[in-house]
Amino acid sequence: MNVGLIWAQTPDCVIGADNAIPWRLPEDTAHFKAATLGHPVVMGRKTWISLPPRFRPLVGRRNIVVTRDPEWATEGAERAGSIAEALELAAASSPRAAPTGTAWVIGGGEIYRAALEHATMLSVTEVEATVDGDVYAPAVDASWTVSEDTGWQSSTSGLRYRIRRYTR
Ligand code: VY7
Repeated sequence: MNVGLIWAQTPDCVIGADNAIPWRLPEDTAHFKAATLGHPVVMGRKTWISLPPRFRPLVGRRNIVVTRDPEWATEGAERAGSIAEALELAAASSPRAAPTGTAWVIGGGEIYRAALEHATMLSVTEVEATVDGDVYAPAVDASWTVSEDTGWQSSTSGLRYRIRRYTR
């Protein structure tokens, strides 16, 4: 199973503020949905909470939530005690994950940093916004190369953005 991380960030690497994404970019929401649909998604408990209740679990995807709390349980999601456990669950029984499919790690900051060592794919949306944030994207080091790049596009929201895929 391949592991991919998917996030959207500003040029300053901000991905979140007050447990939300501090911009609206419909094109990125569509990209996120298309990329992850049919695949298991792994997220931290805070990211789960950040989803508006009507959108959780994310439909058409196996939702795996990482938390250290052994008592945590909720309708529509599976609990994992660590990233490693979440990836084992994802590999075990999702038709589009095991053995050659992809599990997508969808956030947030702490989970990206812990999952990065397992990943061979990144999908990074850069949003040309200036915002104050409190959660940051993980560092993308020299082990990664850009394999796809949409180039700068104009969103209907007025913001410019580009979507890059990295592989290693
Ligand atoms: C997270 C939402 C947050 C707030 C309101 C609605 C990239 C994104 C994420 C995560 C964008 C979100 C939503 C949007 C997705 C819908 C359900 C409603 C769906 C990420 N590049 N972009 N994100 N939802 N990890 N990476 O907007 O979700 O997929 O069904």
